[in-house]
Amino acid sequence: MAKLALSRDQSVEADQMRSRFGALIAALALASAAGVSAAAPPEPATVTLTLKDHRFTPSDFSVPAGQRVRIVLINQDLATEEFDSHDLRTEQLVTPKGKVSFFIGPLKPGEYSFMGEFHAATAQGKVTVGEGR
Ligand SMILES: [Cu+2]
Repeated sequence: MAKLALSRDQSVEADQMRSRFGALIAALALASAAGVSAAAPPEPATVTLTLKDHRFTPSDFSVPAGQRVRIVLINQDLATEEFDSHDLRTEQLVTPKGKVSFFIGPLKPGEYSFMGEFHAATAQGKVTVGEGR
């Protein structure tokens, strides 16, 4: 391995650069942390759905109105499934033993149905959207 030859002065300068750079990074981190807490919307709610024996659990759940909600869909079956919903305007494939994450909403209050397109006889569900903010 080639060794980088630095004179003593150069290496002191490099140390100073590093510490100045470190201080700058710390200042930026503080500034962005402050910015996030002041301006960012609340973390989206997450609902985890599990598919097993071609059924969703929970098959019926509620989310607040007017905000995006993250859906994490875990497929415990050995078949590909597709979370499909005309009401929610989404289709999401999930591989056998796979996991997929996607967003729904923001939604108006009401009921929205979904199904597993490949096993629609059993894979049925409903989202109730409450009066949120
Ligand atoms: Cu489809």
